[in-house]
Amino acid sequence: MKIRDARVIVCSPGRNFVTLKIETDDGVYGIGDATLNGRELAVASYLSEHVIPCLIGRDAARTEDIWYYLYRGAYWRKGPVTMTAISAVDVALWDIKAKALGTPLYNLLGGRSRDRVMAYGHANGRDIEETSDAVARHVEEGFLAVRAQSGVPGLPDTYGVPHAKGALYEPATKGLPVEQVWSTEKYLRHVPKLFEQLRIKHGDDLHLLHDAHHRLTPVQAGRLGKALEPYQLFWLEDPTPAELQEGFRVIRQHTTTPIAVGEIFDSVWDARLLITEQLIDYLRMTVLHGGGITPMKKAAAFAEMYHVQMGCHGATDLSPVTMGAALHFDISINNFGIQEYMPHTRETDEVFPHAYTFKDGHFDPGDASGHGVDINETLAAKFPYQRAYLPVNRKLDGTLWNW
Ligand code: EZ4
Ligand code: CO
Repeated sequence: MKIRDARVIVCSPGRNFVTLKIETDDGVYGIGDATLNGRELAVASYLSEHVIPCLIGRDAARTEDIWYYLYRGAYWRKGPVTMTAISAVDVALWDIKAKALGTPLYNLLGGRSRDRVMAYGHANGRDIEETSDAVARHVEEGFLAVRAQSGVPGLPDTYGVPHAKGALYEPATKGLPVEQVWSTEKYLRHVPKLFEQLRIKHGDDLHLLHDAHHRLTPVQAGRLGKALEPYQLFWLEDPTPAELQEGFRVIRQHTTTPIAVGEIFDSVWDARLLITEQLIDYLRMTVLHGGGITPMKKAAAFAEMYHVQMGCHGATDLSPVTMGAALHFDISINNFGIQEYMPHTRETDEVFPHAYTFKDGHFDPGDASGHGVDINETLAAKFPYQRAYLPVNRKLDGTLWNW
């Protein structure tokens, strides 16, 4: 089963996606997601110029060998552009392998370890009341877990909270990056009030999550975790940037609120200290930015030894291809925690027909062969790339701030 051809498809059915399609000489093809929010065309070019020419003629079944060929063979290790490109190849090859064997991908990863995959939804509001209403809508839909974000009084914008009431938020804005104002002090005063109200209104059983989007220093994060302890969060996400892994020691010294991090990690090396010192509870790396199924199986096994569970990133900038592959991964590993879920636009769901289904707060990956997600190339061609970026944050005095 040799790789005959591969091509990159860039489309924007509501937001930008980069997709890799690999075809074999016996007619089986596989799909991989190569989307890197705000740097999409860099990965597209990396694949077309540097990766695809090396793939033609290789045995598509050799996922482990091809992974190392692309990782070590590049000489330059890691980095989000490289790892996203490698991931697209790896996921497409696992898709081919499972399709060729006529079985769902999860069967090659150990089979189903659970009946269904618990997901958390996003409840966003411009103030506490709106966020609480959004939480209520999720509970009515059957969610057992909800991430809650709210606008902060005194700040004109808050990342993750759309301007229009009830609108879904999209983690990129068309055109060049917009700049938002940030105040840690205002934020730290506000968040405990939000969760106090959510517990009063929605009770103790609901899993509540919160994302600090890397905006705090370690001691500020420790303080927030401590202030949130009475409300028993499922997790506090990205409390501080993780380039400084030792920073998480400070957080752990101050709070027992569970900590999740890793949506921007591209390798388990980014989490080595976090895992071995048990500084985190959930690793959020995905099959997309974490380099594919091949390294994620190893990362999960390593994390398992230290009681760290997996809680994969699942924002809209990860295409349905990633969601499909992630669900096969989630259902197969023992140390699965939770899967993030932000619904895609109708156009995106139409461009990427998929076997996975969602009901009562849980996903099922479906029983189609492979990862169960395809791309309708004719439809994709109707949605050309549109420049869009994540926002940049500045403190009230104009200082560019962490995020
Ligand atoms: O900001 O996916 O948990 N989810 C998130 C997302 C990220 C975007 C970045 O591309 O933090 O909204
Ligand atoms: Co996040």
